[in-house]
Amino acid sequence: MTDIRNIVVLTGAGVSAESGIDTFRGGGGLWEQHRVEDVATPEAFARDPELVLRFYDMRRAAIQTKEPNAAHHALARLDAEWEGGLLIVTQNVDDLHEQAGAKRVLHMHGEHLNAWCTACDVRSRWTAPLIDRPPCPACGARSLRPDVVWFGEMPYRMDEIYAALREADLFVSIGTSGAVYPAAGFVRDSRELGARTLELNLERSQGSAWFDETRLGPASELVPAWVAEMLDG
Ligand code: BJW
Repeated sequence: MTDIRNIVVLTGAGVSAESGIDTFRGGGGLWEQHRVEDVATPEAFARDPELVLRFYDMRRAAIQTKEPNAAHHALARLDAEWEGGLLIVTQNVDDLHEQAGAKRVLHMHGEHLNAWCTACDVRSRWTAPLIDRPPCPACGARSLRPDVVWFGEMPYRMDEIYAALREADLFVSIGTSGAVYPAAGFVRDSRELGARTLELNLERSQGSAWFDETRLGPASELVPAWVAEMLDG
């Protein structure tokens, strides 16, 4: 892969599955009989804020007990040692890439450990529950919500993502089902822009046909092997 200089890596829930965080569309994809599509929307929050805040409080508490796995550590190694361009675009709202030490990480669907005040638009680091409607540290309004991107909302930092995709020689998708746009469209965008495309997943995803190559297996094995190929030749 000597012709590769700029890499975009897209990660999804599968990269954190072996750290004990449930994926969205696997066996544990339902929460109290609700599909994620029915809880992760602004409409659900307006209709039943307690239900939605409870869902996120539970997940915010859970992720604080989780640790990065070999896939996160391998990507952190790539970040530290790859001399070309690299952007790790994660759809995940956990902080396991950062815990592993990766720096070039972009959270396109937000972060569990942030709260967003819809009154003053300030984001604050937040590890506690939101169900009791605590005041915003910046303005005092009781208008905090999870700082995550729900269906129908615009994912974060899309300009930066598309700029990186335009420069990429290689696009690598890890542990994502290809069910949710715009991330699901990045493989097609990358191909049209001339990049090589590689998928690492436990099983074939909805987008598999679009990749030049798909490798099947657990992220904790596939990602360290791929990173070693990139760095050690
Ligand atoms: C392993 C593994 C192991 C397991 N090792 N692998 C009709 C057509 C097209 C689009 C739309 C449409 N109708 C509506 C839309 C748009 C909508 C959308 O995509 N809907 C679909 C349901 C069709 N999208 C949006 O609304 C987005 N906004 C938007 O489009 O704005 C307009 C826009 C236009 C143009 C440009 C830009 C913007 C917003 C989407 C927000 C998604 N939010 C969520 C919730 C975040 C907060 C939270 O955590 O609660 O994000 S939904 C959920 O899905 C979460 C995830 O990031 C996202 C993707 O899931 P992911 O990561 O792929 O997980 P899974 O569970 O689906 O898959 C896990 C994978 O891992 C599987 O493949 C396993 O095989 C694998 N795996 N174990 C390796 N050990």
